[in-house]
Amino acid sequence: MITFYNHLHAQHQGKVEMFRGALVPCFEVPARADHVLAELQRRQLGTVQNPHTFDDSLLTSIHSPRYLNFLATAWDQWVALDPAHADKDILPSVWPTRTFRTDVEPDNFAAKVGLYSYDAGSPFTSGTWVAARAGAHCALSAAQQIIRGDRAAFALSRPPGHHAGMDFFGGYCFLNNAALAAQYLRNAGMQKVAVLDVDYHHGNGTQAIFYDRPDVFFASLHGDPRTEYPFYLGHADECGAGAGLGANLNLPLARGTDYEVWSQALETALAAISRFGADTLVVSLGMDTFEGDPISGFQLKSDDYLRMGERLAQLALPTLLVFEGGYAVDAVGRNAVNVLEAFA
Ligand code: Q9C
Ligand code: ZN
Repeated sequence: MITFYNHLHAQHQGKVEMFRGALVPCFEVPARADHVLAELQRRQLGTVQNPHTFDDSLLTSIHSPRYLNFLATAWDQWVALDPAHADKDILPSVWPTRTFRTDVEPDNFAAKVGLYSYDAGSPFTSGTWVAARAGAHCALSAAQQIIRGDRAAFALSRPPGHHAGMDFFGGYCFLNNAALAAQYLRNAGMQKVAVLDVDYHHGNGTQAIFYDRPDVFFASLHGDPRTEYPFYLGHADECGAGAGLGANLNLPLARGTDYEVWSQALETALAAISRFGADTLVVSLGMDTFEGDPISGFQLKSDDYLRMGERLAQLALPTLLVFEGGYAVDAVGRNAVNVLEAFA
């Protein structure tokens, strides 16, 4: 299986995130991707390539022009406010909630950051745009590889993507890599794309992007949003809207869920994907379901990722795997490559 590796990922290096009234060191660190790359190379699991470049206009198939413009210019705006900002991450502090307007982009920079985000845990840094754009190109390169006839491809990148919506960042995500890949596959002639999201957290961005569309099925296994981030989306009664009704499946699971229960939910998701008649599969491959994850609550063990990879391969669909979360840094390489090796 070919891997497209975001060679620019370390340019996104957040310092701190807001947590329980304090700024704490970021969980989403460059070492995550480095460990996966090292393990891929150690087990000699196919070639590793830098991403191809793609026209930025492809990004507008998923994200709004004004949001993309914000991402591309945010750092320069921030430093222009005060040269001392160069050493600080951008974090939002004000948001337009219910009853506020979001159609008018404010001139004030803090107000813009809030308009385009939904949490204070996703620092925007000097290299965030460069890293996120190269990450999107990784996902698009992997999608192109599928169109060229490969059975599977892996997009190894950070920052992750599945929490990013059409016009907002959050949950450590800025561009929705899985959604961009799914759209690329559709543009290239695939008729029915399924996105299976196995990250611990609900893929609210991906769900929202495709919620009213019948051509992209979204299925997600995740911590119950009643108690788990991102809290405000991911319930079982969210089934899609309009033409997309029936093309969304959420399988929320309680904290403490182990592979025996998790894999039953996986069977439910895979059966729905088969009924949908998917011709291509995109997997949002989050590794934060691991028992040792510092910010998550499932109990999957390293060997369970072998079973997961085997089971995904049995679908016999062209499959694009996109790296998402996973914060047990020392185990993330072993666990991710277990999925890939068992798949291949
Ligand atoms: N102090 C992904 O896995 N913050 N995003 C949790 C921990 C949000 C996770 C608070 C977690 C987002 C891609
Ligand atoms: Zn996650």
